[in-house]
Amino acid sequence: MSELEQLTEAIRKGDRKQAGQLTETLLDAETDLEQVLGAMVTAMDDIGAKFQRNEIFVPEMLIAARAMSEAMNLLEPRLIAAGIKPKYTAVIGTVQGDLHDIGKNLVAMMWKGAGFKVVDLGTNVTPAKFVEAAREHTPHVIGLSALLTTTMPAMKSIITALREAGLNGSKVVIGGAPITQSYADEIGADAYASDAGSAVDVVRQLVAA
Ligand code: B1M
Repeated sequence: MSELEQLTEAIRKGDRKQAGQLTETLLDAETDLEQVLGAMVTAMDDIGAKFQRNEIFVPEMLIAARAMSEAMNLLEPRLIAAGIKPKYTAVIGTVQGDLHDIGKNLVAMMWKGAGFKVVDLGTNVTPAKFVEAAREHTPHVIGLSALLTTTMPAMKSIITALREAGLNGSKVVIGGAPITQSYADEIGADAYASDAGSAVDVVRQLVAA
């Protein structure tokens, strides 16, 4: 198995130490940076697909995402120095009134794993903050997470605020345990994702469209 394949495997297994060591070895050997990134993305794609098929669960996914972060922390300065920037930007947050962030963090990690620049606004994010972030970062995608039935309407307020501000360039993806495709249709969201694995497929489709 090549060192790139070993890196993919280490991230899949969630072995932070090995992922970090292999990344250092690959960087010391001046391996093509995009290939190193590709090895990480492959691992997170596999993890996302397994999660969607219920072959792994939240803890395994978190462990893999942490191993990916370890490797990414080493790779990122090199990518920046080489002028290699993520092609796509996503802004994500949990909507106003809602403090649940475990699912949102998973989605953010998976989007990072898919090679997106992710600006995480945290929890309890007001429509005004989403508008401000959309102006500042001109993201391709804006992700809204809600876990409470009482905070679902905040998603509609955010979409309305973005549209009223003329910020129509970002696609809005929504998700969270009480959210459904029909709710996404009802409030005019561009897409719905049921879990962190499908959230990657959804944003890839949106940016490719
Ligand atoms: Co809260 N809570 N909670 N809670 N909590 C729920 C959501 C609840 C269903 C529990 C219950 O009653 N059975 C219930 C909501 C009921 C309802 O609205 N119908 C509830 C309640 C009522 C409350 C409080 C109001 C309780 C109280 O104080 N009386 C309060 C509200 C606080 C607030 O937000 N203002 C509250 C507080 C909390 C804690 C702070 C204690 C804690 C949150 C800690 C944290 O997030 N840092 C907490 C927790 C942990 C839960 C449960 C137990 C677990 C949620 C979770 O993290 N799941 C939850 C019950 C449950 O779900 N079993 C519950 C794991 C996570 C990986 O899944 O977030 O669904 P999830 O994310 C998934 C998908 O939904 C999707 O991908 C993720 C990964 O697959 N997804 C997206 C999520 N966001 C997405 C965005 C996308 C795409 C996909 O695109 C952008």
